[in-house]
Amino acid sequence: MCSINQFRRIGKIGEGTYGVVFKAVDVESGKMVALKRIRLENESEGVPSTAIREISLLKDLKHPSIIQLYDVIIADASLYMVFELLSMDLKKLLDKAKEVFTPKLVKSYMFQMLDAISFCHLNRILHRDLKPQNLLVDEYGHIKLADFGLARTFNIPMRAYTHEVVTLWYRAPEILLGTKLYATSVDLWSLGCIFAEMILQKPLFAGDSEIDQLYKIFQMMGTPNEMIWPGVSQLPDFGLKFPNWKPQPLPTLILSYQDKDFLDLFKQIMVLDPYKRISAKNAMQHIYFRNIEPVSHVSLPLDLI
Ligand code: INR
Repeated sequence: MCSINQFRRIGKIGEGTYGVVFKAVDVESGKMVALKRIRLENESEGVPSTAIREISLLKDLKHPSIIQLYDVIIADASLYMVFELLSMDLKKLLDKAKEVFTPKLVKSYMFQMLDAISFCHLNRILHRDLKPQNLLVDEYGHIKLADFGLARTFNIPMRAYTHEVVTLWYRAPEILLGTKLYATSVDLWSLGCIFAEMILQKPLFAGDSEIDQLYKIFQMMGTPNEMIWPGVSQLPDFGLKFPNWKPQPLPTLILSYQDKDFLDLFKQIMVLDPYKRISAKNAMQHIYFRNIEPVSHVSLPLDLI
């Protein structure tokens, strides 16, 4: 059994899309955890039982590259989720420690993320909102997915509960075009964008609105048509008035990346047509990963921990 009173909060570590995350200690075991609070005051009927069931299923989703959900607690008009604690997120690392992203670490992170994503997809769970803020890292070279599964339960809101704008930079073109049927391929697009960002040291497509995001993608990858993406013109937000951009060369830093196998995998991920995009399972088999080496230490900037 698990009660909210057994956790002593130590400080706030993050503000997710749905709620605030605290560093806390479980006073019964002495273990440090991440405690996420989702306020439910707007849910007039209490917590929907389907939501509790769906979230509780995530407790069984155990994988070394997925942040473990230990418990779910309902108390004081809030849903609390008790998680494994890691010391940093990938966004902070990208912002503050650009030098750590050696080709060896990029490869190791990418493999771990693909492994975690393919495990989720095997279990018919999509992430839908992968971004550097919900990839957590430790000093031993691990990277773990967080903020999983809530997207189906609560929908991805336009704004975080703090009114912060939810980032669109990692969103797949089919989502931006209004597809109703999400597939596993949406997560591969996000991973491709994150992969590029580790190499470019800046976001690949930094749109400031849905249409700006879509146009930034089209300007580099070309505006899709029925020939390259059958069915695209039937998507709800496809516009016949979209400018017809031709595909442009990828950024020089990507084309000239020292690991020559990287480019081929990257091109198979960043495919506009979701049906033609490589799966996580197949991406793990790509020759780029044939010489993967484990990274056992990453110097995290101490002032951020
Ligand atoms: C850190 C976060 C460290 N650890 C931000 C963060 C900055 C530095 O969000 C976090 C989490 C953690 C976290 O250690 N465990 C979890 C976040 C989330 C779940 S979620 C679990 O779902 O993204 O809010």
